[in-house]
Amino acid sequence: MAELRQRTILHVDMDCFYAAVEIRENPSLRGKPVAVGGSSGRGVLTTCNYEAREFGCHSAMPGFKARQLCPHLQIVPVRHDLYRRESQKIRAIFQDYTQLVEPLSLDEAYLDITDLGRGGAAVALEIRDRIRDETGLTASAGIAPNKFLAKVASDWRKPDGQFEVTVGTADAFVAQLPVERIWGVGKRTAEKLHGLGLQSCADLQKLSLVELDTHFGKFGRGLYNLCRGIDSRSVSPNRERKSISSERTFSVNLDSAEQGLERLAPMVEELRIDCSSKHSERMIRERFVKLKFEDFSVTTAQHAARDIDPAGFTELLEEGWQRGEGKSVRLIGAGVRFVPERDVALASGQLEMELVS
Ligand code: TTP
Ligand code: MG
Repeated sequence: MAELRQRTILHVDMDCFYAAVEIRENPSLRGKPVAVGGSSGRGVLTTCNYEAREFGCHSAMPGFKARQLCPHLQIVPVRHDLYRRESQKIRAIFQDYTQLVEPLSLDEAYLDITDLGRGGAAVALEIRDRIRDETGLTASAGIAPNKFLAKVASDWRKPDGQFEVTVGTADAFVAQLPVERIWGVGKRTAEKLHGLGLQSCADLQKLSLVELDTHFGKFGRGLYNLCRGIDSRSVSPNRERKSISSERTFSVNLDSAEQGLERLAPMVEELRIDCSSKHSERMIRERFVKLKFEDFSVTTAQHAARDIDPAGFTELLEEGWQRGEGKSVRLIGAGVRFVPERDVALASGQLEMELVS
């Protein structure tokens, strides 16, 4: 059976990707602490190099704060087109090894190299050498029998390193992992786990499936498997997200649009962070707000847009609320839809035309 076949999965992730590209373009920056983005009043860093990280700077940190921590920080503007081009070169290298490449963002991808029949570590080394030769950039890699372990492993020897988790070492490797490392465990789930006295995957393994189900519902099964290093997700090259959204169901229905707006604000902020961290390469084409009313009827208000502007979401929520004609609301969702990747070149052409006309 295919599921039982031992797989070799690589997770390759570029080192401080945007910053590394900028430093390559301007070698006078080499050796200095460098950040990309965040120079304007309320801007945040998209990333920074490892020199800047020594000062405590990191992705999504406000630029002013980064400068306080590191007064000599060199902040350069973001150039997405440049990073997209490098990303294409890197993907072309991956494609030389397998068609089973699943990009997660501009700078990282899973590769299923099982059918190559070669040792994963040697292939990872070769791919990283080629990336260095062809782009002048460094990458780190994780090699493992599944996606979850491969992704954690690619962080293990960063920057410019690789780490292999084998079937024989997986149990020990996963046992010591903090629960935050588990795929899908965000801040809130982590807090809940800590509240239950659980810090590591070994701790989590002590809970039965029934207990996990009680505390975490649908996600319980996922946690049960992942904390044991079990992950059967396949590497799927065609995966392309059409949209992202965040949703909340309230324990008590909301009666007014004002209450709705209060709940909407943190959801939009969450969306913004998600978009800039995980989907920065995607172009937004639409915003939407979904409302589920007390009678379980659903409406979605949407409009064309290029960015996540809170004012736009406010408008959409108010529009949707009116459609309810006084009904209370049990769920709010807020999200954006993306331009399909194959249309991105066309869409950016259109955008340029709009800007010059
Ligand atoms: P990451 O791979 O998370 O970070 P990185 O490549 O800069 O550093 P690391 O060596 O730790 O892998 O993200 C890849 C790129 O995505 C990053 O260079 C900039 C962009 N990005 C944002 O724009 N906003 C964010 O909040 C994050 C986390 C990344
Ligand atoms: Mg990276």
